[in-house]
Amino acid sequence: MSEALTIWTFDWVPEGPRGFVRDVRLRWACEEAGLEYEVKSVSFKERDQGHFSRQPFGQVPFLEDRGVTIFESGACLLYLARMSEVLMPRDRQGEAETLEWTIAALNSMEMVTVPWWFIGMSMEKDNPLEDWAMQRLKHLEAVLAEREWLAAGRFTVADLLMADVLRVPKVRAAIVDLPALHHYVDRVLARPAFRKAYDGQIAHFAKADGG
Ligand SMILES: N[C@@H](CCC(=O)N[C@@H](CS)C(=O)NCC(=O)O)C(=O)O
Repeated sequence: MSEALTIWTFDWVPEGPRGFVRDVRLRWACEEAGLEYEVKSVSFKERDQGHFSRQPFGQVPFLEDRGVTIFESGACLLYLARMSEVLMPRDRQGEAETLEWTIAALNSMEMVTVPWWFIGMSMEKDNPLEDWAMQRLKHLEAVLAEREWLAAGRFTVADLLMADVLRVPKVRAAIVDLPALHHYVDRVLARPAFRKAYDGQIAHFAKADGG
């Protein structure tokens, strides 16, 4: 049984999502924490029973660690955070803040931004989710106008996830006029661990093209 963590992603995806496939979240967390990992692939075009048995929606990513398999990028991040204090402090208050903001990134922000973005692709004008999305972003702007990091007064896995949610082009364009958010995303993405994770994903899919 391999000692290294295994991050599972697709063998190939079209150009559009490259750099944004959620395995980047897991790669990034491992890079931040100095956790050894390898990346393995499932077929994008043909999703077999072996894939569904580890990710019931036929999606990626999922993670394997010494016989344990876990899916959902947020759950995987929290699993990794239990392995490294770099990702989540061990004091009760710092841990609570990290947990709440990690879930907020998924359940208060991504829950709105992803449907807003998808609807916007077919309906640029009069997107019915526009006000809801902008309201969420403005509330986060107010929080980040007062502090540098979401939780525990330092970088945590919550920032990693929130920045990943906010870096999709639709959201980045919308936060140009929200300076705290805009600088926050730039600041988190400037971390070398993000660049390594991002480049790793791009190289992974390029290899599938024969590149
Ligand atoms: N909530 C899931 C979402 C996973 C997800 O949307 N994965 C995308 C790649 S980033 C995927 O597998 N898309 C292919 C599909 O949905 O068929 C998570 O965070 O892990």
